[in-house]
Amino acid sequence: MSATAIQLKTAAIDVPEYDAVVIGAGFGGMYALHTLREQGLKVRLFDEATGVGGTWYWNRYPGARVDYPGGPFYCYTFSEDLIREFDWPEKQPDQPTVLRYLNFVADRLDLRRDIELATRVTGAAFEEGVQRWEIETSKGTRVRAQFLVCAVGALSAAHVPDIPGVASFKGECYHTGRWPNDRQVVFKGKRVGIIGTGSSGIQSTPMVAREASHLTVFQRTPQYSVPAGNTPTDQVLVAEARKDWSKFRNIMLTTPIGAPDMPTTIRACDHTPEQRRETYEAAWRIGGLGPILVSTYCDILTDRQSNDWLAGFVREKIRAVVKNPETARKLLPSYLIATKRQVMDEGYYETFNRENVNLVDLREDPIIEIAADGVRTESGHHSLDMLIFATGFDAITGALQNINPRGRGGVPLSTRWKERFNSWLGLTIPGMPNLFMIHGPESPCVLYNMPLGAERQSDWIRECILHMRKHGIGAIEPAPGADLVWAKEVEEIANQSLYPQTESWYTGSNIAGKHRQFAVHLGGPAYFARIRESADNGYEGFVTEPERRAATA
Ligand code: NA7
Repeated sequence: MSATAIQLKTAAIDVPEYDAVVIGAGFGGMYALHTLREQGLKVRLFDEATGVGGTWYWNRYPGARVDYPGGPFYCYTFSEDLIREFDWPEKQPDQPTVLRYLNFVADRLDLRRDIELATRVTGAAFEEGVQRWEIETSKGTRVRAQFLVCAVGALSAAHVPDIPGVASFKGECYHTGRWPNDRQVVFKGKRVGIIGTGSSGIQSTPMVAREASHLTVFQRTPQYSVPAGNTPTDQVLVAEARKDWSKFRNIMLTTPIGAPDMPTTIRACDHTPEQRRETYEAAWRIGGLGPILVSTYCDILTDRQSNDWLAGFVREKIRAVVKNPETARKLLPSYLIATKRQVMDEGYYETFNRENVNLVDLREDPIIEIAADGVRTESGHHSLDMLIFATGFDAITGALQNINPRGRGGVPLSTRWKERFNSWLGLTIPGMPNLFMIHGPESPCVLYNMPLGAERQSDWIRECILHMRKHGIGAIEPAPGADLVWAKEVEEIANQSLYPQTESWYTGSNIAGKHRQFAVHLGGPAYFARIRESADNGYEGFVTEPERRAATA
């Protein structure tokens, strides 16, 4: 129990009380803690991990890197001091660097005194009489708070598919999203299998192949991957950014995904085939997601023809790199490019030219079972010493569903989200008063610069809480029907893009039984203007209750 905790006098058992409890010590939770505490609120943050970092704590698999926008732009933007004081060595920082940064921030902002690590939140229930959340932890402790800020991570509920025999493997077994933090995983001299070819599988494949005696990649859906083109950080750009940070930040606040560059306005059909090839080639040489997706043509994700031209170009590149034509054929993707999470790599396709690597195409040769010593597919047995699941996450909603908070009337989230992932503004959930989400469903979350998005949502949450305190409001929640209005808006924007046309974790199709819903608000700056507008209009779309008792003693 913290010395700063206020004891709730009315309760039969003394339960420490805070103004706000934050769940999750990643980018979102750490900033929420900081900004609420700056306003004098008593805040407690819980995280299951033994260190801060959230996603960057768990995803320490080999090759894990920031994709885009990287370097000094994938970090907290609110403080010029933080921008000046941390040096990013590379344009696309690796996981150890991002984790080092988050630890630096935790120390620099003195956050640790209010963070309780190795403590999972196991449940939360809203007590209507006192307008407080009661929160239970894995340590058997309980705390109360008026506000519950869920910064639980959009990519934190690791998913292991239900393959027959999955628990029977006797060799070393890892999930990329739960990589061990207490030891170095050694691949040398081992026969390794990787299941999954999303970002994590594609980033780790070249690294594992260099060490392992043999690597088998089990691929269900071939992916389009582009060269990362990682370089040392551009020091001239960093100096410029440090000199006039507000100028850079203001640009980031207005661009569609919170990046420091304005996207092109040229459509693919504005160019001749020769010009298009030159444009794609130039972007391919630079590498990274920005040059290919944002700087080539503006309609890649809205126009099928434009999408197809770029996809054809990437398929050509795959054929040119991979020497074995049969392997190249298996690696050729066919879905609409970039409508699954776009991947970048450091020598992924080249890896299949190595003698010690083979590809199993699970569409032609499905897994029958996982055995004690390997994976059996229709065509035969693959003996393995190590099995790596790069099979992704129950994305965007899974982590909060695992906590399954109980809101008004004791109704759990599992009931509230039975049909669809309802929210108002992607920040609040019907029937869950005083519960706020960072990077929740129907917010820009995974398709926006995540540290910046977390800051902007946390700022909104802070202003909402201050407004409530100022006006004697004890509880706030979405008005009846507000979620339907929001769902329509999210869907209308999504349908202007090609995203919903592909099965992906954006639509929930990677998890058996999960309902299909494109769960990302694609509005970018328009989203943040929209939530601002609600606040400016006296928290339009919400209903409130007056405070029933003094907030804290
Ligand atoms: P992803 O992008 O969800 O990728 C998971 C991969 O695992 C993907 O290739 C899946 O194939 C595959 N998968 C999932 N279930 C199975 C089964 N049952 N059998 C075979 N293959 C399977 O997760 P990542 O961790 O790679 O990426 C998330 C990252 O995005 C995050 O860490 C950030 O870097 C950005 P599918 O495509 O579903 O056919």
